[in-house]
Amino acid sequence: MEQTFIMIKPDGVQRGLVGEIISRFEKKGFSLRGLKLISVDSAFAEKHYADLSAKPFFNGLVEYIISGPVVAMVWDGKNVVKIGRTIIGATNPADSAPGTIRGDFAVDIGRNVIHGSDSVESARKEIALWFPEGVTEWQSSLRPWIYE
Ligand code: DAT
Ligand code: MG
Repeated sequence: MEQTFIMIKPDGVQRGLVGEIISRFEKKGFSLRGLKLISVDSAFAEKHYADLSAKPFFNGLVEYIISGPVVAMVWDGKNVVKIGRTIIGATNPADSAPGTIRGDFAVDIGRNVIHGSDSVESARKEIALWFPEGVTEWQSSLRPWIYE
C-alpha cells in the first residue's frame, strides 16, 4: 500500500499537538510505520526543502524547521498521500478549511504546524531522507474493518 511522510513541525511539538495529530491519522484508518522525535540541522532542512531553495522565504523556513525538535512519521494506507494532504489542509492556514489540522490549529503560513508529502514520488524521496534505517513492517488487525 501507499506511504507518505508526515512531519509535525517545531511549533506543533511545542504547542502539544503531537497526540492530537497522530490521533487524526490513526482514527482515519491509516497505519503508523515509522515515528521519531528529532532535531535536524540546517543542511538536513535545506535538503528536505531543496525544491524551494530559490524562494524568498527559504532561509526563514529552514530557521523555523531547525528551531526545535520535530516528529517525523511514515503513514501507510490507500491514497494516503492525497488524503494526508486533505487532513492537513491548505498551505496557508488563512485558506485551510476548519476540520483540517492547519485550519484548526494554525494562523500564519510560516507557523503551519505540519508537513505532508505532496506526491507519491516526493513521499518516496522524503521517507528515504528521514528514515534511512527503513520503516517497520506490520499489518493492523483492523484492516478488514477499514478496507473492503
Ligand atoms: P506545503 O507545506 O503545503 O507542501 P510548500 O511545499 O509549497 O507547502 O511550502 C513548504 C512550506 O514553506 C510551507 O508549509 C510553508 C512555507 N511557505 C510556503 N509558501 C510560503 C510563502 N509564500 N511565504 C512564507 N512561507 C511559505
Ligand atoms: Mg510541500
